[in-house]
Order: sequence, then C-alpha cells, then structure tokens
Amino acid sequence: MSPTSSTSRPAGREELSPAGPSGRGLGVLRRYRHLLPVTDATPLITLGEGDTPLVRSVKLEQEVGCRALYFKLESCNPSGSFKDRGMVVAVAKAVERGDRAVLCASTGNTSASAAAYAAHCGLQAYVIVPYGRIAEGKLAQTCAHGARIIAVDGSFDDALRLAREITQRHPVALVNSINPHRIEGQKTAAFEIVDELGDAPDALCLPVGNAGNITAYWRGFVEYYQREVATRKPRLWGFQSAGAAPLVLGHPVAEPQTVASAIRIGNPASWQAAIAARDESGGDIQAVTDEEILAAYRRLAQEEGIFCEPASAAGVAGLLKRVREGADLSEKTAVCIITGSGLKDPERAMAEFAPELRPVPPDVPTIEREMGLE
Ligand code: AN7
Repeated sequence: MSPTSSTSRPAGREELSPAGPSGRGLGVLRRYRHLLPVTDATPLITLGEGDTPLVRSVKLEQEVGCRALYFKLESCNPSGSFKDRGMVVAVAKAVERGDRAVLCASTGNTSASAAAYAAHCGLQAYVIVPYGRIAEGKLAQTCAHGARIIAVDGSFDDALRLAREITQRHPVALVNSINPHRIEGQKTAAFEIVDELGDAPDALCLPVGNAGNITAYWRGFVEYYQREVATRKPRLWGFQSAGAAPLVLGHPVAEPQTVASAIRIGNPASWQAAIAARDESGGDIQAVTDEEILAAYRRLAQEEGIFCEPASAAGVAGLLKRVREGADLSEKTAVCIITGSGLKDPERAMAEFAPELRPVPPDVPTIEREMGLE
C-alpha cells in the first residue's frame, strides 16, 4: 500500500497533492506524519487544517511591553477552530479501524469539527450538546454537515459522561479529547509556532475548558525540545472563566456560568494533564471575568482586526491582566492562541457591537449626513 493511499478515496482516484511550495494545504497528517501515529493504513485525509497564521500584534504589544506579541489564528482552520487539528487524526484513525460512526460531547466547536471530518469520510457523526448553550454558528455547521444532534437538558459535563458511556456500549468512536489521537493532532500547533519563530516563545497564553489543548501544546513543545528542534520550552499561561474555573479552584464546578460558552465546563477531562503542563512549564492557570473576556474580545476586533469568539479572548484577557498586575515581559516573546472564529457566535457579536439599524433614503445628501461629511 502506498504511504499516501486513502481508504476514503474513491477507488482508482489518483493521489494529487494540492500543496504549493509553502506546504499550505498539505494538512496536519502529511506535514507532521513522522511525529503522529500515522501508519501505512492511515488515510491521509485533509480539509486543509493547520498551517495557520501567526500574526504580530499592532497595538496590544506595546501595552504588554514585550519584545514581540503574536496571535496564532486557529480560527483560520477549515471549521473555524483549533479542533480540526485533532479531529483529522481522530477521524483518520477511526476510518483506519473500520469504524462507521463517531460520537462526541461538545460545547460546539468539537461537534462542528467532528461533523465536518465525518462528512468528508462518509461516517455518521453523533453529537451530544447541552441544550440552549451552543453558539448559533457552531450549531449551524454541525447541522449542515449532517450530524445527528442530541441536545440534553444538562451541562457539557453531563454530555461527556453520556458520550463515554455510550461508546463503551456501542461500536462508535469517541472523538472527544480523551481520545489520545485528538491530543496528538493538536500538538502540531506547538510545532508550527517553533517552526515559524525558530524557537519556542517565552510565554503561551490560551483559554482552558476541557483542558485538552493546554495538554497538547505542552506535549508538542516538549517533543520539539527533546528532538532539539527548540532550545527551550514556554511557560503555559492558561485562563478559565471565573464562573467556570475548576482548575483554579481545585475542585469541579457543578453549574459553570460564563459568556464564553465554549469553555463553560465544570469538570475538565484532561484535569491531571493540564496541572502537569502548568507545573512542568513553570506556568499558571488563572481566572478572568466575563467583563475582562468581553473587553479583550472588543479590543482584538477593533484594535487588532481579529474577530474571535469570546472564549478565544480569554487568553488575551489573561495576558493583559497579568501585565496590569505587574508581570514583566520585557525582552520576552509571547503567543496568544486565538482558538475560534468570531463568526461562531454571531449573537454575541451583535449584542456587543451592532448599532440599531434604521433605513435611510437612498440619496447622496442623506449618505453624506450619515457619514458626517456635511
Ligand atoms: C474556541 O467544543 O470543549 O481546554 O466541546 O471551543 O481544549 O477544551 C471547546 C473548547 C477554547 C477550550 N477555545 O479548549 C468543545 C470544547 C474554544 C473552544 C476551548 C474550546 P480545551
């Protein structure tokens, strides 16, 4: 079997790599196959995930007072969030094993990603979501890709418990981040940062919900350090919403509350691994309030041109808070992970930004008046 053969490809279809000279479009499985659990039987599927932009800050960098501040736009992944990096590996391994269906619990982005990759591979996706707590864009994507959605009258934590139990009873692949292939795929974001900056940054800031991503970044940075691709490892600064901060409090939260619905999680699956990542990196996991999250959400949109979903702003809110509290980052390089797109949660954007629209007559004097050009 050729190393690039794919069981999901129609028989007889020849392998054509879409990648240009930059490698863009190769996908995570091809680009990092030597560092992933890829075998000759793994279909090298891709929707073009990975290779996301690392954009230098134009405004907030001065306030942070560091040598350089970057935003890694994981919102540019095909389904609009970082979940695609792990999902492509988890779904490829499900296809490799011969699974016909995948299941996840989700606050929205995991379900959108699972639904996309399942559709790509001809698998049925099932998703369990907390009813009424999923941002509209994520729900729209999940429906569009043909996933079967089960909305439970409960929390994400209830949904995850149910997903674990169902996959123990039925031959359906669990594609939450307790599936180790998810973490393997997501670690590639750390590789990309080092590949692009030439070494690891000093600090990496990111939102923490179910805690798979902080676990994955740490694994990626440690692997590159051990392979001597990087000479150092960053401190990981994770941030939870104050109303959903089990890792900060040290105990599960029964009824998590936050405007950042993606990270409304009271009992993270990767709890121990996240604590290990925090401690081994010399980092920290702190809480930020909804007000701080929304302030960062607005500033990213209006001062940097970066439209993210509220949860993604938590990492930036946390960095700004640490600086206000006296953290000295001079001569340091920091990277904030923009985990998901602002288009995921249009309702929040409209609530924060949209003026009351009232139609005006379509004539030049009116438009001039509206623009303040009189
Ligand atoms: C935009 O989709 O848990 O700490 O079910 O969507 O790895 O969970 C989403 C999590 C951050 C937190 N930012 O990452 C789900 C889900 C965004 C997210 C997180 C999520 P983890």
